[in-house]
Amino acid sequence: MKSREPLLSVIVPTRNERENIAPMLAALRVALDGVASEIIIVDDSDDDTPAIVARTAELEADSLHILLMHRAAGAERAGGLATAVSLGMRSARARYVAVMDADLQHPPERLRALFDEAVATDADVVMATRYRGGGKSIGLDGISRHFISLSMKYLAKLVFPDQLMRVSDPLGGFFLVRRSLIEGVALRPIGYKISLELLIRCHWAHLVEVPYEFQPRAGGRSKSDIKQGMMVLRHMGRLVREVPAAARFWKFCFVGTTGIILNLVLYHLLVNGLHAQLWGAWLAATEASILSNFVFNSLLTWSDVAAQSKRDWVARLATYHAAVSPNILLNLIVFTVLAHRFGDMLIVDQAIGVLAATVLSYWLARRMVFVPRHHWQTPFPVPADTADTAKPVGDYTNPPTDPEDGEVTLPTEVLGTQA
Ligand SMILES: Nc1nc2c(ncn2[C@@H]2O[C@H](COP(=O)(O)OP(=O)(O)OP(=O)(O)O)[C@@H](O)[C@H]2O)c(=O)[nH]1
Ligand SMILES: [Mg+2]
Repeated sequence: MKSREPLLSVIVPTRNERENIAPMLAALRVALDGVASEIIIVDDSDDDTPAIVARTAELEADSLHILLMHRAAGAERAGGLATAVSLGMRSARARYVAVMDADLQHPPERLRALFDEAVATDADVVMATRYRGGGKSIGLDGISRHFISLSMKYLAKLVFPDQLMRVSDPLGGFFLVRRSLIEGVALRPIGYKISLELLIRCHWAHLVEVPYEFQPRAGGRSKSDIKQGMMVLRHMGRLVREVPAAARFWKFCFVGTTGIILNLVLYHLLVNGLHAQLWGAWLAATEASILSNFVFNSLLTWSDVAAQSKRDWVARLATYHAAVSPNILLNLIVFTVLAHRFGDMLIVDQAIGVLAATVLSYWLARRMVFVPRHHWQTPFPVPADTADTAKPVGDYTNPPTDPEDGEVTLPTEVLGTQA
């Protein structure tokens, strides 16, 4: 449908998809009947895919609004699929932006389900899922790809539990987002997992899942290889480094480990080196690790919710002491009991005490001290799975990340566009 203000922008990245692109566009025409939409094809092909798209755009001008962006071989194609999708998103004008493959592995009729679900539930993100409610991944080629795909999925959920715990297919390439979500966010994906980039960098609140059957490739050749698998790891690393809220728990564990080491080293030096009094050494080591944990958690784990002033910082330090007091108490009890029973293994007593105390720390620090401007809400429970219904899987606010400058530049050549 032709419209100056589309409601849905569909980004389709293409690279040598001459066999698939015409049937794909025909299926989209049927699926999107009645929806004011634009289809943005970001093409890096060396075959005649762009010519087929341009011809289809002309033939279907009354029913499909197609924007073709062809990137010339060389520097323009740097980053491949990742930059192609980012570019398409920057060019999108509609309220909702969807991304799907050109090879018919993502059934176009399910795109309609994604869109309808977004409108019906006012979702920020609608993820198509292969792993819930009748979804299937039959199109994944071979047992090794199944294994790699599942390993990467669970690794991503482990690294980013706050954002991905309840998302069943966080690395899938078929999804829809509210466009306002990506405005002002610099997308810097590496490789094929654009959904990971969005779910970690954007401040989404309401995510819905829609099951689909991932089909075998209709024709043409796969561009996915083992290198793409390795890129997921680099991509995750970049997100951990660049997004303060990403992998917060693991950043906390890292800081906690440095605190434990400091505590034990100091305790050992004071007791065995300086022959200090036991309780004095315990107190000094404990306070030193509390201070260092506070400073490093402020700088690393919660850098996005920094103190606003010196007074705020001092108040936080005081609250931090209050927040860790149950841990200190626990540490003290374990230390006392163990020191009483195995007096000659004091360093082990202290190590076990510190470890036991760490269990509570993350929760308390997050709830009491480093409280984000937006409060976290508890995700609501997932309703029972049913094959053809969308499933809300989470409803919470991601912590803010600072907007950075966009990375994507428009290509020099834009072909076959329609007004
Ligand atoms: N613009 C652009 N599109 C790409 C590039 N690489 C892949 N694509 C497209 O991205 C989509 C996904 O690529 P595929 O090769 O199908 O990757 P895959 O789905 O993981 O692999 P298969 O399951 O084997 O198909 C397809 O529509 C490709 O044409 C690229 O470098 N640039
Ligand atoms: Mg494919």
